[in-house]
Amino acid sequence: TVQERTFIAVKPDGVQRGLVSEVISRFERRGYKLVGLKLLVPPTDLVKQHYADLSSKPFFNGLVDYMTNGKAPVVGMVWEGPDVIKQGRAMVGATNPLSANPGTIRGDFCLSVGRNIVHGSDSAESAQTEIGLWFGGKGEVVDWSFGNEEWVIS
Ligand code: YYY
Ligand code: MG
Repeated sequence: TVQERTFIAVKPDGVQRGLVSEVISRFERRGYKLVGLKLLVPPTDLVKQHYADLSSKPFFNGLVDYMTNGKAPVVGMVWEGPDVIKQGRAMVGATNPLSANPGTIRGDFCLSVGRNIVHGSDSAESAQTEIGLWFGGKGEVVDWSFGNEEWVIS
């Protein structure tokens, strides 16, 4: 089985609303493996790099402020497992929560694109870039094995 890794984050609105455990729980119960986890008020530079492809958008400054103003932290995670990049996006749901299906995180918990509570990498390339940005330090992503893996993945 090909093991992928993706970057998932609970954004400040999700932390403020007490949804950290909900997001972790969904990935954990699905069978994905948590290999990186941190809580931080991210530096402005980090968030600007994370959202670099959106730097010309009218909402960019507001987005960076909401992520970095310290009214609540961000919980950053790296999840590992089969097809986790695409499956993670499916579990997160559409960018605009009003277009997100019920059963997805955004479809179940939010209403506004500017307060859509969670982030998920959208491709293998962005997953690699984002994991490097958020978990660049030595030992911040941990290699470990499930003791029950044969009962989850064949
Ligand atoms: O990857 P995803 O989070 O689903 O959407 P992106 O198009 O990468 O935009 C990142 C982030 O920007 C989005 O989650 C909320 C915010 N945003 C916004 O505030 N207004 C928009 N019209 C589009 C995106
Ligand atoms: Mg995106």
